[in-house]
Amino acid sequence: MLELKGKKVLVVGLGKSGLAAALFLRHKGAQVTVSDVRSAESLAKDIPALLEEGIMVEAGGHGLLTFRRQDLIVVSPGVPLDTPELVQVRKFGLPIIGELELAARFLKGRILAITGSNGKTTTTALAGEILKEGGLPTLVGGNIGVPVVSLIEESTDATWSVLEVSSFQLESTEQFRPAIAVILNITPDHLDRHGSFENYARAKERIFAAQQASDCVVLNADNARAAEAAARSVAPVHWFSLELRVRQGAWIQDGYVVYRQAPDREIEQIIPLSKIPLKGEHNVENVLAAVCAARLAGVPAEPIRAAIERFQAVEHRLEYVATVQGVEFYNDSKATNVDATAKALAAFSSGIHLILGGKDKGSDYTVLTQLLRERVRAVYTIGSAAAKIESQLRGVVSIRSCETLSRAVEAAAASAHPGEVVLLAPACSSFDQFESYEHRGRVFKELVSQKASGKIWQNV
Ligand code: UMA
Repeated sequence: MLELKGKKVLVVGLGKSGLAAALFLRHKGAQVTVSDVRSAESLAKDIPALLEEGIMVEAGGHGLLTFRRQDLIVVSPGVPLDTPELVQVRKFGLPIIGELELAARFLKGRILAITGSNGKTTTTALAGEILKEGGLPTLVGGNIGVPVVSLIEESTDATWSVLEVSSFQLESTEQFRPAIAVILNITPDHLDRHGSFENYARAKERIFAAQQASDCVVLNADNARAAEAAARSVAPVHWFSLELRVRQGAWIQDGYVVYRQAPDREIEQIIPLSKIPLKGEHNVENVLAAVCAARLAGVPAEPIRAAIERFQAVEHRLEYVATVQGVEFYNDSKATNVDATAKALAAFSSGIHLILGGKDKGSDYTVLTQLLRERVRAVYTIGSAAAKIESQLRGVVSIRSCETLSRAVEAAAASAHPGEVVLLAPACSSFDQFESYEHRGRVFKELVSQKASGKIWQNV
């Protein structure tokens, strides 16, 4: 186990992960400093608690000297590993780990980890519910919004930690070793951070890099890049598929989700498709993955069925908001890449008014061309990616340049006919106009509820 007592440790980034990591390290007896590019004013709410704990704070930028004085550096997921100060101190051999890796060194029990370009949060939340229903002592955390470090204290040798893990978190792992590692899909995302699709995919594959033959990997047989990862796994691979009958794992047969532990074992019926309460085929994939992982963790079919039947869409993931004058509004603010938007579009057959845009991540929006032609009546662009989206999709679909979300909601609501859908599935991150995708989703829901209550639109 990592010895921290008396060690000088720098935590880079004071968001949720950095705060949790700094407090954990301090309680372990380390001399902790936190460094953040944000100003002292914008960090004001957290600074007093840190100072009280004896944690030093560097605000308003990262100082090379601060970085050099340490024994260990712990980076928040949102801090790129090629940040100049990190590059400098790496040359001196200073150990640099992420918050996930730090947590992995101390977390007790077993880990069920879930990554993928899309569906991570829903699958993590669902798998957590299933394990709890199956009577397993379960903690849920990770990219879903609860730093893994904050689970350590509660964990015991019997715990299953169900963790959503992102490429940002996985990139800096060394000993992170899930008993069950799930890759839902790998499609282009975060290319601005990882530089290329292959680098991004390799970061995702780190989910099983420290596994041994007694562990398990669960992969999507329908997603080419995820399936290809099987070649590099030392642990046995179990599969899930919407299209194929797999050797071992979960698939669809006669209108049921079915599961088979091994090629020579019987096929178990888990749940009829008609009883899955989530919208969209992509959510059936998420269910298949959760079923496969939960059976591998030892949960029997009955509690799996019960937990799925009860499960409601996670906020901001194709979340039904309201029907106003016959028009349905859906909030898929978590659709922060092109593939997620494609999946949201596929959940509706036609009549979609799509709000697209935000901060571009180096995406190719032409990937949406066919779905836009088939199902979308109009696109309403917002944010700094608007010009790129408009130039790539010109001639494909009717496009209205709206700049802000409030104008987009207003324009879409005015154009949509009863029976049609207004969908926020922006294919971009939110940081140009909002604090987070959650903030963007909440603003959207607020605008829709104002519309529902007949209030006048406000500019947000
Ligand atoms: N910062 C620096 N220097 C830098 C970059 C950032 O000091 O070079 C500072 C920022 O000023 C800010 C802090 O770092 O104060 C933010 O750290 P962070 O971006 O790591 O954010 P956290 O609040 O710690 O949240 C992180 C995850 N964020 C990211 O990966 C960007 C959250 O995932 C996660 O829920 C949380 O840890 C708990 O595990 C969010 C996310 O957007 C939902 N994830 C991406 C995604 O899902 O696509 C990967």
